[in-house]
Amino acid sequence: MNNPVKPKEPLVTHIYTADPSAHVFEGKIYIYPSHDLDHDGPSNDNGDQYAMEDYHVLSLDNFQSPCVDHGEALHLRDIPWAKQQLWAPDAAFKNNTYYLYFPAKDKDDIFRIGVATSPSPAGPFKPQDSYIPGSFSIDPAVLVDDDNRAYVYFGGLWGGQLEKWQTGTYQPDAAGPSGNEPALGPQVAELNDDMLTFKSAPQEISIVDENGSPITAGDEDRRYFEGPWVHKYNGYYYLSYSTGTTHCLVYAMSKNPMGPYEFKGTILTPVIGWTTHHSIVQFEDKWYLFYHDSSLSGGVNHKRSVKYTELKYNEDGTIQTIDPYK
Ligand code: FUB
Repeated sequence: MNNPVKPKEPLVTHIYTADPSAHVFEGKIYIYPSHDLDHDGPSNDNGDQYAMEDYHVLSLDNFQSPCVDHGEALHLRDIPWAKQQLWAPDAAFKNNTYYLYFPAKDKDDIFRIGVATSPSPAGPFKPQDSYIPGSFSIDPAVLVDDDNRAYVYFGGLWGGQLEKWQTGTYQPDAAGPSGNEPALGPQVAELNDDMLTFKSAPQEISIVDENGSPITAGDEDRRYFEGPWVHKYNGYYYLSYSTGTTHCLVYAMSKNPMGPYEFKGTILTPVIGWTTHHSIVQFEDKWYLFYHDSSLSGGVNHKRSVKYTELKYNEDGTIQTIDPYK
């Protein structure tokens, strides 16, 4: 672990890591990944194979330095409301406090979003007694905007249960739209200044094509599946996400953090492994994509490794497509 991490190589190899949310805090790059576990449990479309139980925080002083694993930052046993499956987390800084946002299934097997706090970006993080009231589904990603307002984006289909919340309450048997019906978008909620509660009920983000028509559920190359991330570049908000069944990272742009967002294109073509999940961060004068694949485990879907590579914009603000293996 003493050598610099090369682009498109695993950041660490002593543990499996996935779903990287990268931020620059205190002049360093901090990465908040899921911590994948090796196990012989069931594997299915419900995502039972993603049976993670804790989080480790990683950091890089810069892209010439080795990656540091700061050890266990939060464990399932310490989260009073959570039963299982610590999935993709994110972190934010405000009020002189670091906040870790994470999804987990509650005691009724319903995914909720929790928050834990720390005075240090490396943790350890102390969880709140309960999940964020009104939260549901998975994959929280938080944007603290230039005006200091904070937004949490979240939601995932299938095992992420987003389809089950279309009425505003949990419907265990609800199916999502199909064919030419508008696809479900991710959810967004503005956070109160305490960063622990929603200012108002989450609302769905609309993703439209170049003509302003909603992306449809059958358009699996472009429709939202999971893993939202929002960053800002040249005055535009970029919403990027996984297309799930077609295994790409794609993006859409807007002038408003709550959308609607106009679909633009592909950021990352498919990686080895079923899931693809990412974050985008600026460090000094360059932009970077953090993502994962299952190459280190020889393609085992639930044994993934976090990687990074440089991300480049075209003059018109569109993003150049990256091939993870070239
Ligand atoms: O890591 C578990 C789940 O797999 C995440 O929450 C999804 O985004 C997918 O990467």
